[in-house]
Amino acid sequence: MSEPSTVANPVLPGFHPDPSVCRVGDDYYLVCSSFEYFPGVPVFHSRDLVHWTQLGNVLDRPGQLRLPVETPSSAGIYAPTLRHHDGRFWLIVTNVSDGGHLLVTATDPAGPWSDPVRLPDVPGIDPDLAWDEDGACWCTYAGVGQVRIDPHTGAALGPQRRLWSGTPGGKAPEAPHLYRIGEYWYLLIAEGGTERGHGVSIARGPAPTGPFEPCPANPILTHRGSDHPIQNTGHADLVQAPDGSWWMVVLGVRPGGGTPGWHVLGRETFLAPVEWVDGWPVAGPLDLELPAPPWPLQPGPAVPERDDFDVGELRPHWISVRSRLEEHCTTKERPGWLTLRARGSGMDDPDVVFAGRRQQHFSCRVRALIDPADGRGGLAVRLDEEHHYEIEAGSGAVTVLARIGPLRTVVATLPVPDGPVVLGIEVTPRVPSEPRSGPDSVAFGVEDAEGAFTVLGTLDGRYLSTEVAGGFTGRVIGMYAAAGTVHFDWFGYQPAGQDRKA
Ligand code: 6LW
Repeated sequence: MSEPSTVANPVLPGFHPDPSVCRVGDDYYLVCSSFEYFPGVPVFHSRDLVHWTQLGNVLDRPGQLRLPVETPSSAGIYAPTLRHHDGRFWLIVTNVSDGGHLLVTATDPAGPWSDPVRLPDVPGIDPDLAWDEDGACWCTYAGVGQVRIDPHTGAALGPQRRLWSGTPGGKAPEAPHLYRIGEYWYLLIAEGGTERGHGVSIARGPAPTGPFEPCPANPILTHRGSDHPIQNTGHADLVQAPDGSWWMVVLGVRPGGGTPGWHVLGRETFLAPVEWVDGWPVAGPLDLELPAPPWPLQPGPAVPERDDFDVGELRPHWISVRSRLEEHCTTKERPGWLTLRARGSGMDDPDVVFAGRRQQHFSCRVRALIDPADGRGGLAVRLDEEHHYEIEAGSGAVTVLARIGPLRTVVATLPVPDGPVVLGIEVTPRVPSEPRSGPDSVAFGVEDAEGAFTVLGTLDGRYLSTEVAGGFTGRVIGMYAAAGTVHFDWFGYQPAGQDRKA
């Protein structure tokens, strides 16, 4: 079979922002931010930069990740940097809800990762790690500032120094990454804010401490002010392939609908080629299709479309809100089923018992067989506590509910016999027919034994977008318990429509 001439971007669709990448031999590793979700910092592996397989999560135990119930949505874990140095992987990240930066190490990126070292002397967010030829470790952070640290203890070994403020008059110089490339040290940053003005800029200097001279072509990558289908492009990291070519991973969003455009899948990870001209990187083009890299593509194992809960452990893409899945979800109580024991009162509650996965496709079809037993629970599409839609079974009825900001409403109710029922969600993008068209529609219903789907309610998806809800995350779809104990026999998530590849 011949290799395709193009590959699809984003390379990591759905809520996968702030990518950081490193290469060891022929293997690439990538991490993303995770905010209020537990476990934190998903870690992926690839051999071709295009196909990424999740190996696990860096912060997967309470000793590494504390997300108190007061942690607002879109707080928690921000912007990791992943590096390989001295035979180990080093990951530095900020928990804005629990003491700031932390640094963990591992010999295998699949884990286990160490207990965290704290860095109380390093301010800000978006920490980066770089080692110079003398072995000194430089931690550079948003702003953009820098302090020399001992990465083993987290202690500062010198003063905080201001390095660069980005383009004069611009906002939010952040997401620094510092690299020694050839004769210069390069300081890559994001600026313009993580919304439509986002961009990537770079400066270079003779030492990791500068002084830094901005690239005359800054921003070296931005889609601001354009009608490009990929917007908010920024927060990048550079990596060199074994053949010497250079690449950038970068976050972007794909807004849908009319004006002003709503993005519903969160900030996603894209790949762009990089060329060097006169000692400066030239990034892009950054498009929905990119020329296939000049090496064999190596797709990893596909994520199964259905979880039957027949094995004890949940796959690493399952996430819960603020606390460990294992605290309130188990496959042991009823073998072959996932049992959720309610703690909070439902999806409005910061303490909700929820097990979900990122929505990664504009078109998708979700089904789950729930036995509400003596409780209440169902399937939800979640942006945060104040923005979610759900279909709930229990007490002899199936109910579709919507929460949009301060408003909560029952959309539809259908009486059903007690016992197991298949609940479903179908998300369908909308072609804008007028300036106010929403990005997609989200339908909720029940499926009968013959597979026929009865829709109980269809809602405009714009209210579950970042432009409405605010924040830094994206949609997560999953199972929840609102009262008592509920059991799920299986959960299926399938790309649909144009997202379903033949
Ligand atoms: C992150 C900042 C940003 O810390 O958004 O897009 C913040 N860039 O660098 C949260 O992801």
